[in-house]
Amino acid sequence: MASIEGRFTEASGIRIAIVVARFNDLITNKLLSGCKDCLERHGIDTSQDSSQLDVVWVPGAFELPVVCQSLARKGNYQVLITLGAVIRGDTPHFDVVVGESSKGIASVSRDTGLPIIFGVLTTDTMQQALERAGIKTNLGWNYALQALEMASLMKSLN
Ligand code: INI
Repeated sequence: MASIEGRFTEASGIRIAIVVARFNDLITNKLLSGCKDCLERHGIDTSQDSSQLDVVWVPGAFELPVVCQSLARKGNYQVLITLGAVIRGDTPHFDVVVGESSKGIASVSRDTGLPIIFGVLTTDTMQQALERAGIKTNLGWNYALQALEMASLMKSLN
């Protein structure tokens, strides 16, 4: 029986892109900080001139899939992380933005075979989003861990 799982300690040689939505950037900037902090503590160079990490900004969560598709096709990265925040209270078309964003990201990931971490917070209120972006916990940290795990797992499988 093979038991195969990703590790969190294989920073060397990994290239990661984080695609961040500018909409609700009070939240997404906090997620980005948590994400970079975790990557750095796991050995990824997160400096300005890093060759291991690129950060790409898009207007909103709706635009995440098409940019992920473009980055995935370049073949330069082992994993992508998406970061966004869609808040129901302020968004009459919440379901449209969340649905297109999540389905689009899943479809790009399956079509290209590249793991893409779904780091789009979907909350009822800004308060809930703040709690998940640093006041209680920073889910950006978790998304970074999941990215490291998936990059490592895919390397084992390929
Ligand atoms: N984009 C978000 O990332 N979060 C939101 O809460 C949001 N709201 O509220 O509408 C949002 N809208 C913008 C959307 O993602 C696109 O950028 C825009 O429609 C242009 O295509």
